[in-house]
Amino acid sequence: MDKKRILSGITSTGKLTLGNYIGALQNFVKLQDEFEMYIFVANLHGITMPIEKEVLRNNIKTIVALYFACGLDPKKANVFLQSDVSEHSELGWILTCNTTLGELQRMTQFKDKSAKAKASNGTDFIPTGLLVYPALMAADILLYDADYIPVGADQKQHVELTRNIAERMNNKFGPLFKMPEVYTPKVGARIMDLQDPTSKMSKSAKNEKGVIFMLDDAATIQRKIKSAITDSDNLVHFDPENKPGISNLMTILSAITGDGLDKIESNFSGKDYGVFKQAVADAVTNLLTPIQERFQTLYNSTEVDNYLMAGAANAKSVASKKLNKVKNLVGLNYRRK
Ligand code: ATP
Ligand code: LTN
Repeated sequence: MDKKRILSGITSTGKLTLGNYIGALQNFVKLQDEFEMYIFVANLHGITMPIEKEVLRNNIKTIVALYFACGLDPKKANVFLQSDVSEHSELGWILTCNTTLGELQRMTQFKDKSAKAKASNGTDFIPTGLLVYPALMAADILLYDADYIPVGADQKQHVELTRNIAERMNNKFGPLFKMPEVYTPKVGARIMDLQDPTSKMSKSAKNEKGVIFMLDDAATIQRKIKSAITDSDNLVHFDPENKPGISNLMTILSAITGDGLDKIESNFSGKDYGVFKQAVADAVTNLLTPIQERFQTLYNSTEVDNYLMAGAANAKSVASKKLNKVKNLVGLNYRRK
């Protein structure tokens, strides 16, 4: 039987965080033995907001090296840059034409990011890309007939919209697209900011103190975790509503070690927050140190460029067939039936 397909990507807007790892990357690596994988750097999504070209280039290079440093195996996974497979943009346009303004305006990410853009530049400068972004994301997914989309909780709404667009196109033009399903981690689908545990840990956060970056050194990780906002109960207990800071640290520890939340509660019963935070900091450091070592070698390796070229060629052969089918059914290829 053919393997089911996995597709996902990470946007090249900044330095990857522990949230990106736990919510997405960790699952990419776990799933590669069982599934046919298409994993890309969403660099077209990465130009949605203005970004300096040198920063963009470096973000792309860093994400690619981190993908492989985390264990993505080029023999098992097709890893590529979104912009190297032009079918993404082409199908993106066709899907944009089949998506309504209302649907796009209802996206939480659009509402949040456009509000932030307005607040930061004080004008109405909101790039159209920010609005139509989910139609491009739908194209990324539907081009490959992907079965599962490993992402964090914040991307669920976009996958839901993708399903709606697919259903609409299938009804209008005949069976074209497979219905993708979102795949989120059981623990860690939404890692929170260490300084504001009611907001998502995000690579574009203003205050870096609350964000663990995958390339932070051990001392920085220890410092950030030790100064994470908690409460004064001194009780390691999972209660996201009343104890968001401690619950977030427990989630991080659980997602990294695989220990259940109950086990963590009992392991730390009667111990104070200092001991608990030290254990979390050690787990994060033990996870990231070997990744960082492999990253150093991969960052400047030309071998990585070969992996990307091979990944893009495989992706393109799948994507071009699909795009051609869509063009036929939509009526764009007038020469063929
Ligand atoms: P930005 O701040 O630019 O929006 P981001 O940090 O939210 O970036 P994305 O590129 O949007 O990162 O996300 C890449 C993947 O990581 C997505 O699957 C997303 O759901 C997941 N992810 C991002 N942040 C978290 C988080 N805090 N917890 C769990 N998953 C996350
Ligand atoms: N929008 C996603 C990145 C992304 C993606 C995709 C994820 C772009 N295209 C297709 C899964 C499938 C984000 O994490 N910001």
